[in-house]
Amino acid sequence: MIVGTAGHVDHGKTALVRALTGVDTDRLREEKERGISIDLGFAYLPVGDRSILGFVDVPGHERFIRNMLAGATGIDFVLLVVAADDGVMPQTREHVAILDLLGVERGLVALTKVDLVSTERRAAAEREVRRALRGTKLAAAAVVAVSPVTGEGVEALRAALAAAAGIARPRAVHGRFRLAVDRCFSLPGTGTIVTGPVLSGAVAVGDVVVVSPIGLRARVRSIHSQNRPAERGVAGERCALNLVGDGVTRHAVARGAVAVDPLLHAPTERVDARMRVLASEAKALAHWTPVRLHHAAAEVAARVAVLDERPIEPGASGRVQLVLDKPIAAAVGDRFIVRDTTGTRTVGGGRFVDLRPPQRRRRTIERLALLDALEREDASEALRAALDRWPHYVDVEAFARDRALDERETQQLLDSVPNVRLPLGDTAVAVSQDTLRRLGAASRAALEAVHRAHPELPGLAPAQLRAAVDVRLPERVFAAAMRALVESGVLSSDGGSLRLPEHRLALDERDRRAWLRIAPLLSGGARFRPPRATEIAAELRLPAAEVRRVLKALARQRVVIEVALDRFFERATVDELEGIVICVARAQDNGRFAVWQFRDRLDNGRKIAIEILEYFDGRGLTLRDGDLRRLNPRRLDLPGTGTES
Ligand SMILES: Nc1nc2c(ncn2[C@@H]2O[C@H](COP(=O)(O)OP(=O)(O)OP(=O)(O)O)[C@@H](O)[C@H]2O)c(=O)[nH]1
Ligand SMILES: [Mg+2]
Repeated sequence: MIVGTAGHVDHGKTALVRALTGVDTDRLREEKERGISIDLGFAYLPVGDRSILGFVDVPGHERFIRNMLAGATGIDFVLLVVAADDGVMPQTREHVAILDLLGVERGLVALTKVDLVSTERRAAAEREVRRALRGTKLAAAAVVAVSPVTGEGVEALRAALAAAAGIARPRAVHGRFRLAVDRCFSLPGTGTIVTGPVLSGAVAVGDVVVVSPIGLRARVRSIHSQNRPAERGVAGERCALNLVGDGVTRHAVARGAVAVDPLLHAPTERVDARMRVLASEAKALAHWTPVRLHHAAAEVAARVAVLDERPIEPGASGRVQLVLDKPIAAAVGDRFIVRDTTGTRTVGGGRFVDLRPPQRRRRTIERLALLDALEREDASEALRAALDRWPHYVDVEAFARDRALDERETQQLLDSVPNVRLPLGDTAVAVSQDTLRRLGAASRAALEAVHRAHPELPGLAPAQLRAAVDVRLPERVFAAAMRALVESGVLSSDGGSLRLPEHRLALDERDRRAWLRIAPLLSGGARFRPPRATEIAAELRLPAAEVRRVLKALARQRVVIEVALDRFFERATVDELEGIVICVARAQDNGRFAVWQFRDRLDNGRKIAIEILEYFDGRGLTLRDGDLRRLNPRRLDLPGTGTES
């Protein structure tokens, strides 16, 4: 368990840690000279058989709040120190507010310097503390009266801490490894050491980590956990890692870095978050306010884009997009603190919701609805809700990575949320079963309409189909969804186009081979005078019945048209002939033309020319007028010149 101190300057935090552990954490000369803490101090206290308490002693002076923030990350338990003589002071309140925003729920209040005050003052101070904690996560914390000077209460406090450590449920021991670096130094003969709390997961000697966001790879040569040599370091412990790797030096790595499992290294400069503005603020937090953002042990300049309609009032919470000056190594659910640009006030803080938000259209109704979903703390609830709304798909790998989930947790997540995984290059996206069903239904409806209007077409290209359905997905995701629908038999695909499986009255293999031989006889130079089915049969040495069956089947799909008994033309040829008829008719002064005029244009036999014209008579394109023909004026009013009714 990691215990962090908190409280106003000079209230006795360092003295109390020394009384508990025997360690003076004020190591710097300046700290000694000025009698105040400036930077973080660390001390350890073995309790019980195996447990070791790690103490992070923070400075109380308002000028060093940034150091306090670096230390408060990763603590499980707070020791709030309030001097009984002074009572609750400004940084008592500010630290309490910060701890509340950081989500620290467990702690004790040490009412110190009780040797200096009367029993009445003691009681009054305790009442002040109670009032100050009201409404915070620490409202029920026990208050222990202590004095390192007389020794009163120190043993009771140590026992209370040991008891708390005994029931401490370790923070995220699950998840992939992350350690928030609060110190980096080098030891002669050992090399570069980074220290900090392990935020999630575990690390073992020999593991490779990446120092994020700078992206230096390093091998873990040795580990100290809670100040003792160890093979492993786990969440909830302070660890020192001896790192070896190219460029890994104490100059390259600084407080604020995060040592992570290489798979988690994905810095971000833009984060959507839920943020609460402290009630102590004088005015509402306006859009695009410049701030200092504190996350883990890092501090970075940022702007706050308010995503809700109005500025966030003091005491209220709202949705924001944090636009950072420099990238950070974060995880969804991480807490952050926002201070003003001069570093004199804590403005508020909250939790990260989405590490990859869009820059544009970040406040649309759809986007805010998605944020509502992603805000749910439980990963499977967040995923379930996200799958239910725009954009209707979730990049599973990014989702798991940004929550620092390990492989087993990711698998559990996917098992617990009904979804369909669509492979997409190296990664995969998940869609809900309902989305896939709706996509299937919409695609089928669109294809049905197309097949009806254009039975001769094989179907639609994916891009055309995507434009025709109302479930909007990015091209790659849509293509992946179509593959899934084809695999499950909802749709079929042929040579790049999608169709209803029942669309093609499938020619069986033998018929298809026959058609491949027949087709050339109907196309090219011979297309205006194709042989009859019987002639085709004779030429190809096929049974006439078979040739006829194949051609009839294709005629049902409008691939060919039976213009005269037993004589089939390709559909495109019929369209071409129609154009020629119109052309010939229009070339005549009175619009009337004879068979021979048409025949000459085709260089065809008279018999076939008559068959074709009779077909057009039948379709209503032309009208007989004795031996002559003219175009049917009613037909020509129609747009296009298609002969299909
Ligand atoms: N009489 C008395 N003096 C105390 C007690 N605890 C601390 N002090 C004194 O109060 C002064 C401040 O104590 P520190 O422990 O340095 O206070 P701190 O909270 O660590 O201060 P910062 O880290 O600078 O915020 C020192 O001179 C201590 O000796 C106590 O219980 N009784
Ligand atoms: Mg101190």
